[in-house]
Amino acid sequence: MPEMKPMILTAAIVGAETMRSHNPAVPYLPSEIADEAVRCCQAGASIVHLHARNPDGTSTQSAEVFGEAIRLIRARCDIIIQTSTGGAVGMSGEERCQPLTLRGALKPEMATLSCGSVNFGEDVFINSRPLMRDIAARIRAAGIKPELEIFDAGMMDEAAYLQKQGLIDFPAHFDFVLGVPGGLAAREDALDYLLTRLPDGSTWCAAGIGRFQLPMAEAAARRGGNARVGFEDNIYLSKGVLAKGSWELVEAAAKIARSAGRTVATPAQSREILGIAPFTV
Ligand code: KMH
Ligand code: ZN
Repeated sequence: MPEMKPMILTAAIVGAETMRSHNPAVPYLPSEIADEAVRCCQAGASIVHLHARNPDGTSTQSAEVFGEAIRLIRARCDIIIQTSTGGAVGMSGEERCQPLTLRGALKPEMATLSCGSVNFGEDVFINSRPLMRDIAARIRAAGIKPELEIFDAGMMDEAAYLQKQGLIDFPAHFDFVLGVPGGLAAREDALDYLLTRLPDGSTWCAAGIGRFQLPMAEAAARRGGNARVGFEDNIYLSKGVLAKGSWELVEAAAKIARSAGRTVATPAQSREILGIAPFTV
């Protein structure tokens, strides 16, 4: 069997839905977000998937708040910054895209691009074709690498649609977010189906929701893929045991990677695997 590449671990440390009432260690302020990103980097994460919060914990896509978190993170580590364009359910496209306007030392290296609408618990996370095209065009114009968020199987077809429209390039980097209530289940056969649809040369990551987070990381490790862990998707280290921080979930994922015979990618190795130029201002 060919040797597998180092495993890229993404830390999704903030999210839009997880509150301190769920886990008191959820970071809200930019300084708290930066502290957590640094801890995750030290634990083996090479990408941080960022959302931002107002001081009361409500979700914001404010460029200013994102910019402050990014400034504080980059002063302390070289983790790849991936900003969300999903924000929270109900936000407008304009609102969601604000972090894409950051420039220079604050410019994100990656940004998410959701490839379709999906029931999201009791809500609907809307990504109509016009909205997807608009967000894809903005990511492209900013010169940022997209991560294609796949919440359901048909979103692989929507990604192909965006590629045919000339709005994204293949090969691409995909994130299979599995186990959202309303989306595709966090099952290995679902993951295997998605992998049959992966464009040649693409890279991928699995993000299992809730109790499926670490099992999906293991499934990804065994298949040569990458994994996303952290409070955005899951707050427990094991049944009934709250994680002390997303860093503890990154540590657990790093252990899983090594048990599967993988090394854990450094930020520099992840940039090389993902085709991102070394970060310079
Ligand atoms: N908060 C979810 C509704 C993304 O970051 O791109 C959407 C989300 C996706 O988190
Ligand atoms: Zn997100």
